[in-house]
Amino acid sequence: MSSSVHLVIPCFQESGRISRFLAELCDETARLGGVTIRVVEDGSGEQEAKRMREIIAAQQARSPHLVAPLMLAENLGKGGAVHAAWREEKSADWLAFVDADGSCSAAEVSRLIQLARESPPRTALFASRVKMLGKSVERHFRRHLLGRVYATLVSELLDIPVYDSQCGLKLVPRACFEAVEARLKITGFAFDVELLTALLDSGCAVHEVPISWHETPGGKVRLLRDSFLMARDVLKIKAARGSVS
Ligand SMILES: Nc1nc2c(ncn2[C@@H]2O[C@H](COP(=O)(O)OP(=O)(O)O)[C@@H](O)[C@H]2O)c(=O)[nH]1
Ligand SMILES: [Mg+2]
Repeated sequence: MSSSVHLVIPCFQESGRISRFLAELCDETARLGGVTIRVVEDGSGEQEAKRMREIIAAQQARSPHLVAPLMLAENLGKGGAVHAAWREEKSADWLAFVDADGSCSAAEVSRLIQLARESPPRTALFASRVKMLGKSVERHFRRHLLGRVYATLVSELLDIPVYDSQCGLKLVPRACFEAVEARLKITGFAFDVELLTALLDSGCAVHEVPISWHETPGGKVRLLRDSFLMARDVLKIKAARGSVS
């Protein structure tokens, strides 16, 4: 029997963008089997929470593997939301998350789930937006550039040769997450870097898998402010790592 996957969708003010992707993802994963999907509504306000409840309830009627959403009263940040849902899941073999906006298609999610199921034990899969033959990656130039600067910062400061730590699709064996979860403190957009570092330090392998990516308009990452916060968090990760190793 293939291993089970719990796929989380962290959402901040996503009621305008999520419906189509959620439907595609539910259909695609229903065909695969062994996948549960959970939306985390991350304190986006009352109106937004109501709309998300309605969207999810309508989809649940067709897709029983879309489980009850986690409705957070306060905004924890993308990392905080993913951690909260992953910590509640006690049975799936794999914990995963994907961005709500469909920049990574449901077909790509399905492909990576199948790859995960064929991977060696104790191996996490991080999707990666690499422009290469056979892949289609569309990103705004400024975002691509900042992404490259950030990846270089991560490689140099943490000595981890990762190409794209920030891609919005990742799958981690639950046992590997549980071995490191006490170390995970970053709740913002740099949580992936902390996760990557903790997994590698604990002896888990991490494979980057090139995927196709078509950036969806309406993103909420604010380039200057969030880049600053993410760089600060990388320094925090480096300091925390120095104090344990
Ligand atoms: N839980 C949570 N998720 C967030 C927050 N901000 C963004 N996200 C989610 O992170 C994912 C990527 O965000 P997006 O706005 O598409 O990023 P961008 O395309 O890089 O600007 C989406 O699923 C968002 O809903 C937040 O404060 N909390
Ligand atoms: Mg996006």
